[in-house]
Amino acid sequence: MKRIVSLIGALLFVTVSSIGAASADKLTYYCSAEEDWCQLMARSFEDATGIDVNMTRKSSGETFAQIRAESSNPKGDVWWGGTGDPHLQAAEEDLTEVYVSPMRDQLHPWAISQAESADNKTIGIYSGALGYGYNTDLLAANNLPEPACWKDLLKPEYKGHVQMANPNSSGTAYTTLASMVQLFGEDEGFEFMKALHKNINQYTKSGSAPIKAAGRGESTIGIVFMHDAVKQAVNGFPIKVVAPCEGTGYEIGSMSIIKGARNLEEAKKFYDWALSAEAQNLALQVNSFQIMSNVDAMSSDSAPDMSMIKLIDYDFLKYGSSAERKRLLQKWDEEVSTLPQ
Ligand code: S7P
Repeated sequence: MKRIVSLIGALLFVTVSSIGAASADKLTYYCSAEEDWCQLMARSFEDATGIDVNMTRKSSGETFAQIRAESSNPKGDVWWGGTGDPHLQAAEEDLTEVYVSPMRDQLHPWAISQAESADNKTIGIYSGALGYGYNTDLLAANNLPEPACWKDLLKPEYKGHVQMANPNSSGTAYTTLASMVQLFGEDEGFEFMKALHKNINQYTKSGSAPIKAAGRGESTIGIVFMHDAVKQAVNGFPIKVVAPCEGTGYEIGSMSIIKGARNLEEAKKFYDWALSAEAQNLALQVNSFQIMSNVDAMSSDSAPDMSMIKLIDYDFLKYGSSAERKRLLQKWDEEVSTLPQ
């Protein structure tokens, strides 16, 4: 009798644990980098671990809003990519989980300091400088001068030729707004955004869309991260990349585990894997030219040389704080986006 009971017990254990393993071998992954890179990361992680990945790509601000909206019933497990500011805001609002990865000692100090400033609820995965790019054929066809500075973009001759994303949805565009405020001071920074508004032909949802439009010849100038402009040039489009003469802001692209993740162990596996040099080297397969956070990750000769770019001392703590990000976005909505063009 005893033997039958223990046999049933063992069978039950095997059945329950195999049901558990089957249902746990998956990951819901929110991605805010470029679609091709997001896909490559998802498929490569599946190949490396056998864990099924369900990936959704949205811009940084949109993903942040989704995670906040889902916080009472979280659906995502890990958020990879996108500018650091909304990851920092998510950490402050307790939407993300503390995790100290064993991979951490392989990272550059800037990636670790991103983690330290958020009580280990996020970490840096790459870095890149903001700038713009323009279509050289369109510029010549319209007899426009070559811009070299931020303030060049305010010239009346560029009316209808400049495109940027909406800072509410896009991390790139929020970095632009916060960079102008830090570069010129808040009053002059907003005056810059208002004057720029007159020349904008469209505020897109995604941060890299303006340079893709310039590549296709649908718009002349796109305000984007410089690596996103380099990608278009390397892909064969007539794009020239500009590091603005006044100096510029930059991002620490980040990764966070979502609080209440249903697949927490899988999220941690992804997190550790995504910090490896091997996973970070995948960037080059899709012409993503950020500086990666693993010290052993490869870089490309095509990548913008950060040491040649005048970078501001971007205050991530301030501009990634919930109050400041909300305040700046509200001010931009009320004082800039509503102005006539
Ligand atoms: O992967 C390219 C990249 O520019 O995309 C991220 C970007 O924030 C996502 O797009 P949004 O601007 O629409 O949020 C950057 O982190 C990254 O460098």
